[in-house]
Amino acid sequence: MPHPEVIESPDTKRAQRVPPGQRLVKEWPVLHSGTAQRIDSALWRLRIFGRVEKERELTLKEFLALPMVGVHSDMHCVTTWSLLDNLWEGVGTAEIRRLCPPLPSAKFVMVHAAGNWTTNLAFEDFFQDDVLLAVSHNGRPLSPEHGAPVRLVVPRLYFWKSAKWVTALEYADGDRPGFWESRGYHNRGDPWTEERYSD
Ligand SMILES: Nc1nc2c(c(=O)[nH]1)N[C@H]1C(S)=C(S)[C@@H](COP(=O)(O)O)O[C@H]1N2
Ligand SMILES: [Mo]
Repeated sequence: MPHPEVIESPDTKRAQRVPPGQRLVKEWPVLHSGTAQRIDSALWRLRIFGRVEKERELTLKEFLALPMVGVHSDMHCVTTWSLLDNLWEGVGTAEIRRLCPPLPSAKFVMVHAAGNWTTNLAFEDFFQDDVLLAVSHNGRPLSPEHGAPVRLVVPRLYFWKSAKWVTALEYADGDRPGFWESRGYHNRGDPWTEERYSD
């Protein structure tokens, strides 16, 4: 891969980088509900559908031909571990929006992952310039357990919003809860105000 521009996620510039109630880890944990997905790269597709002018479906080859960005960010899991200084490479959501623009009335995205897992985001969070569909971490391709071939990374929210094994983006006019959001997790998940659970 050529060396893409690296975007600094703004939280990496905070004097205090660890949000309240979090503790630092040195090794990157593996966490998901159910079993890890093993995706055949030749069969993988990214589908963009819902409130769009025209649906798109990309093969991995087509996806990897899009302009890439780098993002330097921290990672905060709601189960209280944080891992600082991650370097991601992939396709920014701004590029995805250019490729397949949502209709003007659309304001939310449902991110679909293999194995029937979903997470919901408002456009204000999804289209930040540090949000990307990542294919590598710290210079190495993502491993299957960390979401290969393509995972979402939303640096400013708890890491459950960062869907592994992404298969589709569904744009919608209205919000709807994803997998964890309909099981008691907060709808948004800002780690700085501890938006952990909804009650
Ligand atoms: N598809 C899918 N993505 C997921 C999850 C999941 O269960 N399924 N769990 C989330 C949670 S709670 C966390 S903390 C991160 C963990 O990512 P990691 O295993 O790469 O550390 O993945 C997120 N993305
Ligand atoms: Mo998590």
